[in-house]
Amino acid sequence: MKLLYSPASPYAAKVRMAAHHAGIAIELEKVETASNPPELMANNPLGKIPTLVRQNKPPIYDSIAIMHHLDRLSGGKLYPRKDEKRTEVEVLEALCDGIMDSLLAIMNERRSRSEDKVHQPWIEKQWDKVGRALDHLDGHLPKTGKKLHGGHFALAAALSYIDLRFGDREDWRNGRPQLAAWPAAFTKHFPDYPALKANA
Ligand SMILES: N[C@@H](CCC(=O)N[C@@H](CS)C(=O)NCC(=O)O)C(=O)O
Repeated sequence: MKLLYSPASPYAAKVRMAAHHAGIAIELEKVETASNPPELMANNPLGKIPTLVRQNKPPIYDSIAIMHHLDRLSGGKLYPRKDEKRTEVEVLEALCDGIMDSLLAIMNERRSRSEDKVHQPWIEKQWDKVGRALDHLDGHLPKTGKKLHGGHFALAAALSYIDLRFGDREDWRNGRPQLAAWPAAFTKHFPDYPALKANA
C-alpha cells in the first residue's frame, strides 16, 4: 500500500500516525496537489490527499475511509468496538477534521486571492468555528492513556496544523489550559508525535 500525501497535510498526518500506531507499514509518496500530479488524479478524481493506493484493488479516500480501512486491517486497533464509544470517537474525529477544514478554507482564501480581494468576514467565520471547537475540546478532552484511537490522532493532527500554519499569530493554548497540556500527555503514549505530526 502506498499513501499519496504531503508532510504538511493534517488529514495525512492523522492517517500516518494511525497506521504507525496500528503497526501497518505503508509506503509514502509525496505529491504536490497544486500541480495535479497524474498518479494522484488517476487514483482520486478529487485530486486530494491523503489517497491510499493499493495493488490490484481500488484506491481509498478520504482520510476517514482510510482510517476505517486501517482499523479493519488491524483487527480493531483504531476504533472502539462498542457502539456508543465508537460513535463518541467518530464525532471527536469529525470535530477535529472540521477544524482542519476551516483552517484549510482560510489558507485557500489567502492563497487564491490577492490581498485586497480576500473576504475577511469569511475568514472570521472560519476562525469562529475553530475557536468554538477548541473551547469545546478544552472541556471535553478524550481520556488519553495507553489505548489510543482515531479521535486522538485527529486531535493531534489538527493542533499540529494550527502551529504549522498559524503559529505566529494564533496561540490556541491561550485560555485553554486543559487543551494546552494535552499534546504532552499524548506524546507520553505516542512518542513519535513530533516526527509524524503535520510539518513543513
Ligand atoms: N475530507 C478530506 C480532505 C482532504 C483535503 O482537503 N486535503 C487537502 C490537503 S490537506 C488537499 O488535498 N487539497 C488539494 C485540493 O483540494 O485540491 C479528507 O479527510 O481526506
